[in-house]
Amino acid sequence: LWEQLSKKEANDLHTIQKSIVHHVTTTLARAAYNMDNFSAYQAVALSTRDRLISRWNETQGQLSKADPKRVYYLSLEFLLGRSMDNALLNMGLKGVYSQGVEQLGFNMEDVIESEVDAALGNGGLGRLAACYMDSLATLDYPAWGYGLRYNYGIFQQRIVDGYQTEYPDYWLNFDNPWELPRLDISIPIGFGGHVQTTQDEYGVTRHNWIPANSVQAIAYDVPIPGYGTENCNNIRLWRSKPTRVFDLTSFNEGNYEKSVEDATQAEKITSVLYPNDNTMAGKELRLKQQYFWTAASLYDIMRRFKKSMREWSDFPDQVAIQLNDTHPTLAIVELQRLLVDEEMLSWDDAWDIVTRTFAFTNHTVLPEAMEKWSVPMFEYLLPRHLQIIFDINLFFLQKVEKKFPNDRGLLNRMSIIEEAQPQQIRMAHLAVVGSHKVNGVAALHSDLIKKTIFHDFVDYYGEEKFVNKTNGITPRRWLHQANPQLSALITETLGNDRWLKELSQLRGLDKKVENAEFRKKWTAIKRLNKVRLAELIKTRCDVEVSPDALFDIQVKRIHEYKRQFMNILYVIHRYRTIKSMTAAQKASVQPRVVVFGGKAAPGYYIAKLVIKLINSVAAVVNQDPAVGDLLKVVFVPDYNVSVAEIIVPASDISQHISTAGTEASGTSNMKFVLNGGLIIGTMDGANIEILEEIGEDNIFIFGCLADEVEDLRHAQRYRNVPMDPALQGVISAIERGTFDDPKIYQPLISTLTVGKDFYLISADFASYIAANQQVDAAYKDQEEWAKKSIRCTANMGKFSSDRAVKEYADQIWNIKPISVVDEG
Ligand code: 26Y
Repeated sequence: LWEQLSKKEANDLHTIQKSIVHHVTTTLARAAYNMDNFSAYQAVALSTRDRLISRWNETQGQLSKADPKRVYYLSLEFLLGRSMDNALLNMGLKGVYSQGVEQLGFNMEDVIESEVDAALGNGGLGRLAACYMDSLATLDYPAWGYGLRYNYGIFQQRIVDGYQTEYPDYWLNFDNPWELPRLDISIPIGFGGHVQTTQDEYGVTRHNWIPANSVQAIAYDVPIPGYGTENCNNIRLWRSKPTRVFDLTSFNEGNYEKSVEDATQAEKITSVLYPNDNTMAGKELRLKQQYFWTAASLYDIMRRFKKSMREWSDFPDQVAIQLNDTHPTLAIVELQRLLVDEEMLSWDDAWDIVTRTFAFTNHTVLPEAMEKWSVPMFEYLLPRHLQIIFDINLFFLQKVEKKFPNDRGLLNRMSIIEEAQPQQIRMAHLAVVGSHKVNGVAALHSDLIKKTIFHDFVDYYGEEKFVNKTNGITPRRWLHQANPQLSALITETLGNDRWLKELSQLRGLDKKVENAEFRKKWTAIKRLNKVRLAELIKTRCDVEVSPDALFDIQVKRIHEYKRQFMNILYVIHRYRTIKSMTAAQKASVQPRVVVFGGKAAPGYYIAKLVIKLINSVAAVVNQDPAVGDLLKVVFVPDYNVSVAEIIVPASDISQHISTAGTEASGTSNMKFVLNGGLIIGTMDGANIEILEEIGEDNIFIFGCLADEVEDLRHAQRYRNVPMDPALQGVISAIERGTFDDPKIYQPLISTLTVGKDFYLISADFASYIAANQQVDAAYKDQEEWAKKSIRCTANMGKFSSDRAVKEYADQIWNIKPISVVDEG
């Protein structure tokens, strides 16, 4: 058995091949000669999994003994994408596995392509969690993620007649080799019922929650191997299952149907990921998910803590819990409940432990994304938790009143309870009050939240509680894995691959900017990546695009604030301009391929109309002989992590054009620039810091600033600001029926009507056109463009998620790395 071999033997070519064949013939029960790509993938995955498990066991065993302070990252979303390529690269086994697979008669790329994405997330927040897990493992931090194991990930998107249609993503159709089911770890989670109040022998009031029903949380572990280390961390995902006792009650009452119905309800909790990004729906099932997940995770964390026989007051010295947005905020309430009701601590002692344990990351300032739960619904599901929230609020407001007496307005604004009909629980306020640190995700955003949504809280708590942690991305997946040729060129040029763990080493590329030979290699790799994307576009959209055109890309969730609408309106403007040209004028037009991709929340009507408009424009433009290769427009359906891995390395320019002050950070901007793609963008989110790092000559900035937005909106509403004339021309073309029936777009166009253009498309349109002209002009000089491209990559060191995670570890979690000793 390979497990008993030394690591060196276990990882030699022959042993690996034997382990692959072993899994084909035994685990998969197939004949070795009767193997297709998919079963080859399964066998390679199982063989990889064996090696992951041995690292996981080694790491977790050593950590149990050392018992250091750990961080727990609570996130409702982990957008991991595919695992095989990443696991092999991180463990340093890609080369030997490729060789072994090829010798068995398979193409490694095809085998890798057979894997389905783990798409347990919507967008930025979920992918950030995945990047942070990679960095935590790579830097040897003792860290676990906690999330939910949804049966259905984010829906699959297909385009039918230009419209988005949604299909279920049943990703577990075949066994998932990247998880370890822990069927023995089964935790009961209660819901509903009532609170029993009694006096104990000292006359102290005790509260005891008697839930009406309960479900079981079953653990599934996903190993996360670090790069260039033996360390292997864990993401524990919970699955809901019916509780036997409760089934039996109904069953014994002779109500078989009800017992089956109860079981179905229990399983429903982890059935589906909510497909909303930056918009709150307020569904009861979502609240159930949040409690189910936070209660199971805390139970698990407390059980681990209890093993070391310490005092409860040591809890914050052993445990740091990071809340990924407000979604896990119930963990604050649950910990307070367990400490007070079950562990019998005093309220104040418990609250001190709670607030020293939690820290909270805010990812948005959009009002529609702020989580609020209706008090009556909440009370029905979690009666004891509601009491605790009201108590937390009471004690908090008493302290506010003491510090700022006689300010009713202030108390109203800061209250955790919003006085509406019905009352609402403001989860962001609860998260701030229950945490010792609150952070935004880019410098501008962290500043903005201090001035807007948390302004009163800054006055009350002081500045120190509110910090910035600029987001980052993992260079292992987003450069090394997605762009292997550029990665190889960088390693060859720098003379080593230290940059993969220390991204600021990329600065060494700056010296090569003036080297024409190097630029040629650099540009050749970009072109190969564009060819690869052109093939994907041909397959998915049936459109032929030239890799010699300028590739202009906007891929991200479809949202009004991200202004895909503005992008397509500009494309129409460009189309009209080309149509009006003489042949001689056309000769100097820079050919462009405009690529869109991204999903709209199924209930987001305006966002779905934007998708329809993009597809209608594409249909007209792509078949217009007057335009030919000068302009192509494509919407790549079903954008996800593995598609991003093809798209990101292939861009010349990408669009990050949110209305200033609305995009908290953005992370795809970092991915594109790291791969030598230039960006066009507004002064928003992390664009500002990217500009600072790469220099203003290497980025195309346009549009109003965040602190001008308020005035512009006001002017539009109350003064007669005319629509931008170029934009007016574009709108008229749509209204004349150039792109399908204009009636379809009326609701979309209404969002622009003067006084209503909330995202300031008209105000920014002229400067957007100008910035696009600068892009064309700059691209004409291919040598200069290549220099810009190299400078981009060379100066992206700051945006490694390693840097971000180190800042969290040092300044918020107070945890230290602990390296796993290789005993192999
Ligand atoms: C309340 C609810 C339904 C909800 C669900 C998902 C609210 C928000 C979200 C997701 C938010 C999100 O993805 N935000 C993004 O986080 C990224 C990582 O910090 C940022 O880069 C990006 O600017 C921000 O929009």
